[in-house]
Amino acid sequence: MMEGCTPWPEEEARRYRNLGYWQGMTFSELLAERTKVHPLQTAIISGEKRWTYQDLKQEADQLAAGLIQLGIHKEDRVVVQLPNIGELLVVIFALFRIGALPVFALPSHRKSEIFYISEYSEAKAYIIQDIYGGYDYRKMAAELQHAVSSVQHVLVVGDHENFQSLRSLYSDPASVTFPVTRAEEAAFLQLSGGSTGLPKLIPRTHDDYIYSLHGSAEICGLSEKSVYMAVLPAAHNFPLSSPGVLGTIYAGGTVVMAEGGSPERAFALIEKEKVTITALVPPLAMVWIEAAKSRKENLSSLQVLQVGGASFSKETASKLNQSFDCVLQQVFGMAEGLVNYTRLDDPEEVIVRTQGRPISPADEIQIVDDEDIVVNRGETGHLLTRGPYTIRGYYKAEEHNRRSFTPDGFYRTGDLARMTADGNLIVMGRAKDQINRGGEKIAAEEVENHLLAHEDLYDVAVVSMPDDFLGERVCAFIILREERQERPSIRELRRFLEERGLAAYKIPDRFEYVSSFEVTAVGKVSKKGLRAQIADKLNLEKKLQTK
Ligand code: AMP
Ligand code: DBH
Repeated sequence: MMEGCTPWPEEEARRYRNLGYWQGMTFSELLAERTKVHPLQTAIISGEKRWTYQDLKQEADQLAAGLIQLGIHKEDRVVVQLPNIGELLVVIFALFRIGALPVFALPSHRKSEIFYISEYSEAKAYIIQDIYGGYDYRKMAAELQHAVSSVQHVLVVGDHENFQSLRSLYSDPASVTFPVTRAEEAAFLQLSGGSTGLPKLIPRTHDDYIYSLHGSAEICGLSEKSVYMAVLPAAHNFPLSSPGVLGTIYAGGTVVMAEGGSPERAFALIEKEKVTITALVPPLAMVWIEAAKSRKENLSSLQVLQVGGASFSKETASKLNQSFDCVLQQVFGMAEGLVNYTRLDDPEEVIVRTQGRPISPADEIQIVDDEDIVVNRGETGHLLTRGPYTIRGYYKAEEHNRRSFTPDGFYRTGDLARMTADGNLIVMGRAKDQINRGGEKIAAEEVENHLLAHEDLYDVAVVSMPDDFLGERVCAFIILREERQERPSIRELRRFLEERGLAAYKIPDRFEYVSSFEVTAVGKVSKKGLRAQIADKLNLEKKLQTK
């Protein structure tokens, strides 16, 4: 195992192998295998471009050869920040081939996140597209190379300016020797939504991830006929693996890369490419329900519509079920491992009311009280889990791991859940200090630390506030320094955070100046109290507005 990764105990690993869960297959072997079976099947559709399995394998091998010649070695980390384009898959399969680890960043991440994960992972290279969503990633890359000395290479899809073009690296695979990679080794580092000041990296092995793909593909009924459309950012664990783009490759199907999930574009793509399955977060599902009333595209190819990443009300779930002529599937997962699905043949009641059950019979679930004592079936408690594809530790985070895992290796998800009599989970809330803004996770402490860097602010507390559309939004309570006369304007605070390079989705939607924070009996800031305070205020404002 690579330094900084926590392996499963040997006994457990042996059991998962003996049960056939861990197949001993690497991602490169998987792609080679699928390519051998149907080389000319379409693997990826991305805008006007198409890759067959043969194309994907060939390009991945060529890029892999180029990366070796560039000096990227086995176990080197490479930050990959690409939008939903076919090259994303070429890049990650190339990195898998040489045993280098992609570190997945989202297109919305900015300096604060990218610098941090590059430094934390000691990344040797950074792979971007030139411009996306009006943002020029090359500017960030130039600053990154100054700030983080480990980053020796910037590789660009598109106009590369002074950097290296990804394409120019393609070389003859016969001219290099590929290192041996093994299925029990870490394949990549996934980013956690996080609940502490700094996000954590999640090492996932070939064995464990491919097992989750295998289970996901089976549960979602994927085959080589399946067409999966990625509308959520494909590097996120949900569209990457549940079953997502990689689960589709696992099943030998076709991946359609979509740029965002607006109904205008997405519905047209469904019709054009005969998409059979796609994944949404709840706010997007609400937009699709509205659009379905008036749009005329033929969506009859769609078999499964997945919704996950944030809590989905049973009212909206029922509406979605009625609006689309396909099966709704709720998905409750996490980049750390455990993924739950409602099954395609579950009764409607289960599909609209619950977040489903784990992929594997070997997934262990415990629901416990504050003292780690298991609660009665049906009662709400902290969700703990352990299993064949749930990590035993974050990357290089020994101290944090002592808090995030129990001594016997259960991961503390930070979610509050209960289990129904028939074994399905219902997410009841969250104990971790995180805000779930329509599926985008924000660690309160991370935003607080940025705000505390502002010289006018004495103290801050960041909490969620209810929102009809996104479920939750971000509210920052702030206390001004006594000696300051003037409050920084909201616009100034937002700009301050933007200039610090914080991703836009983490910038508070609302700022509330207060003279003190509500505290708990032991004198800690009561986030529960602050959440109630802003919720009450919003309610009042709503009432006044409707008067
Ligand atoms: P991440 O850190 O981005 O991997 O996010 C994982 C977290 O997202 C989970 O621990 C939950 O808090 C939340 N989550 C994911 N899916 C659902 C869902 N279907 N319902 C409620 N919360 C969810
Ligand atoms: O929110 C998530 O992180 C998530 C949701 C659904 C996830 O990681 C997954 C499925 O695999």
